[in-house]
Amino acid sequence: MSAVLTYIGLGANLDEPVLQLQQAVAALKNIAATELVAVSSLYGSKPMGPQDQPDYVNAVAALRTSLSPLQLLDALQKIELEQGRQRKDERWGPRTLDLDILLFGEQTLNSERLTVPHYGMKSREFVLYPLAEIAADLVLPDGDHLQALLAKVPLNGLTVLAPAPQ
Ligand code: ROI
Repeated sequence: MSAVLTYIGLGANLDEPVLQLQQAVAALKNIAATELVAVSSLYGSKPMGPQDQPDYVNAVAALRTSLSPLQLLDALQKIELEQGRQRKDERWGPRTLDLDILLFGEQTLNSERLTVPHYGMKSREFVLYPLAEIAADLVLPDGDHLQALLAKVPLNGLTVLAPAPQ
């Protein structure tokens, strides 16, 4: 089995976001050919993008999977839809659940459906700090060290809201 370690960013700011993330973690455990390795605490964060929307709850999970990147994306989008995600036209609008593939082993991918590493991850405090909680020594495929990125990205009001879902 050629399982790959992949990191998923979780975010929600509608319909009881803490509950959304707890349910999402439970759903991640049920993805075929995939094992949940670690989950960060749940963090409260200021919205990036339009400010006239509620604060977000964010977390990062580590999965070990033998799915392909697109098979994993399918599974994540199914969970988003099951938890009431409405695809809207508005860019960067509020959402009940967002599951982003941040990293997929050492792979870099650029296709219509999927770009990995996630294009925004290196500048987003609500990705980097939760990621550091579960992968402090991580080095990105481009050679950047997570700790060096953290030193450049301020907390911007990020707080720990709740312990990692079990
Ligand atoms: N802002 C925060 N704080 N957390 C998110 O998960 C998040 N997701 C998004 C946009 C709208 C860019 N803003 C966000 O998709």
